[in-house]
Amino acid sequence: MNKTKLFLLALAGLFAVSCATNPVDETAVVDANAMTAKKFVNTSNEANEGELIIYVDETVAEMLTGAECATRSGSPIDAVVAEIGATSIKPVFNLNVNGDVKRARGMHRWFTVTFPETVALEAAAERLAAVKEVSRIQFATAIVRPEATAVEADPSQCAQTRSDEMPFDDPMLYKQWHYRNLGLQEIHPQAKAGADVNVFPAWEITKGRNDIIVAVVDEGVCYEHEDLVDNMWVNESEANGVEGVDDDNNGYVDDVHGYNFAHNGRVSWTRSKDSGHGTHVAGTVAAVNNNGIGVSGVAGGSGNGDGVRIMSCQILSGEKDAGSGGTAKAIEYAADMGACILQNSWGFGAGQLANDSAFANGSTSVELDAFHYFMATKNNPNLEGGIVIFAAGNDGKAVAGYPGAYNEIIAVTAIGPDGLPTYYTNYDRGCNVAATGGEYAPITWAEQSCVLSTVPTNIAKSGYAYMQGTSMACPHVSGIAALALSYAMDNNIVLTLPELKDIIVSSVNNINPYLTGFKTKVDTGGTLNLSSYNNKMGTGLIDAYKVLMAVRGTKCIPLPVGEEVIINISSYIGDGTNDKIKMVESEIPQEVIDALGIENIKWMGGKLMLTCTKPGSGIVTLKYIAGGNTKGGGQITGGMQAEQEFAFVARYGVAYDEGTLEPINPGGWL
Ligand SMILES: [Ca+2]
Ligand SMILES: [Ca+2]
Ligand SMILES: [Ca+2]
Repeated sequence: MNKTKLFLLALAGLFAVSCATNPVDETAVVDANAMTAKKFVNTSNEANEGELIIYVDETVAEMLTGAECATRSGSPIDAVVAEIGATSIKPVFNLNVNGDVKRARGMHRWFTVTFPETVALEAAAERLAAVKEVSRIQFATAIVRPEATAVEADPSQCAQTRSDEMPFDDPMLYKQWHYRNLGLQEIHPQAKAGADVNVFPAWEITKGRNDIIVAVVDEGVCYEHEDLVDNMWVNESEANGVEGVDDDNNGYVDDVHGYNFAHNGRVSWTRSKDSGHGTHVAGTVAAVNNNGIGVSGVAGGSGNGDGVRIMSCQILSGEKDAGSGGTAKAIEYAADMGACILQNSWGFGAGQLANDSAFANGSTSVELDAFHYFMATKNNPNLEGGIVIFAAGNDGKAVAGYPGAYNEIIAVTAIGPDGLPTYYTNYDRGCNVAATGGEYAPITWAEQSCVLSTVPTNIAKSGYAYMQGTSMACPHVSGIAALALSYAMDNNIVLTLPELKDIIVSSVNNINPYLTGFKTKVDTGGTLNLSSYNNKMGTGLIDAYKVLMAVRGTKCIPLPVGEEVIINISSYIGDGTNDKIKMVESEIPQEVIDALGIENIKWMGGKLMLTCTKPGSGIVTLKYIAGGNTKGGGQITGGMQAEQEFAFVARYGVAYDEGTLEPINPGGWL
């Protein structure tokens, strides 16, 4: 086994943020009385020096905000501020934008206190905690990031060699098994057809909209990338403004495609330690579709300028990170500048925070206030709020990392091309839904079974690379959320935030029947006991087409290709077994017959029999008799005729012959 690779792989994927509230380290926090100890949101573990975040009483907040020089505000904290030699006290949040709403939420009471790094951090915190009007103190926890490994994809080797029809002309789309998995051995020896997010049929209905903005909270997104540039969000007043000037007066200079909250400046991706992670995530959400180059993105549009827009909220930059305050600002920025989906492939290590209460610090931390503000902000006319989506983390533990594990946030676990849990994914507590995160092939370490997306050319010369992780699974869900919203907008459907969350976690395919026995762990060669993942990967594997049908309010009927299927409508209506619900002959639209290659349609005993000869999808209205036609006294008493709309979804089964494109051993898709 290649040891170097093993080391990198073990670390690849997710950015772990070091613990914000580890069990209290007695040496880290100077002995404090019970009152002041209660004020600490977290410990000084992994904290940035020279910086503290404080939450102050209303009156002090007004004095600090109104004072010409906040370090001499006339407030009760002036004396301490002088003692620790503070150079500035600034509001964490930007009260120039949407200030009234933020004040009503108490966000104006958070301040960042900056002082020389020579001042002992814990001592400074203790001094501030002793001030009555300071109610909370948060250390600016540094984001510790392990290396993420990008393995270059060679476009010439990714050119399509088979004749199967692709929905877009992006040459590398056919290598993106995570969108449509045919179960090819060339991808993975145990590849399973249908172990994907089923986005192909979804694209027949919607491909995205350019008035939906997805904020990528991550490393900087390479906004010049050939396959991303057309789907980048653009702050027009900065794009047409003056360099070095905050043209839109939002507090950030030259934030054309977002902002670098770690270095306080332009979005960047070429510093030492930058890994291409943010650009990879962005490509999965919305690489430009059908532009004849590179890859496709889940909500990347049709090639006509209709892809969803990516906003880069950069919290990792070279060796620097934005800390707690900077991360909170990045989330606030996303809300203030129009994003309605917050894509987060970062998080604290699994188990470092015990539960929701520890994350929320009983009531709040500066990040949680920012998340709540994002969730409460309506930036899209068809969504009442903003949705927050997180990677579950790569610790291989039976608990998601925070913030993803938090009950108001969707945490995404990762499966491989074999349809099984990956060796690295977190699972069980706090995990909500699974998506394709990829996994190196066992023994050979072949990378084609990882997720293929965009990276900056300083990371991989071609601009395209494979990566694995829950980091890679997460943007599939963010992209699908964007497709759901596109479809809602196209059809004048307004979704509440609980409705969209319900649609995402309930529109899934069941992977539990596969979770028996063992699989080999790629990293150690040990075994993964699959039964320990049963019912613990969230609700199931997300299905983009089912998501759209849920937005529409239409149930899906799965139809394995190449198999004669008997459709019994009572499986979908009533208690699932009612034999008084019988179908009557209904019209199957010709376009659906053509799309799925339907043959041998037969109506028998209130059931429909048919065979689909190719994958596809279509909407049909099925008529049925409810309550049954009952004979009595020589007359028939009629049951009531009713009808319901269903979606037929035909897919390939377990495996697929590479030469003939014929399905072999069909029926594996559940
Ligand atoms: Ca600006
Ligand atoms: Ca400018
Ligand atoms: Ca493309």
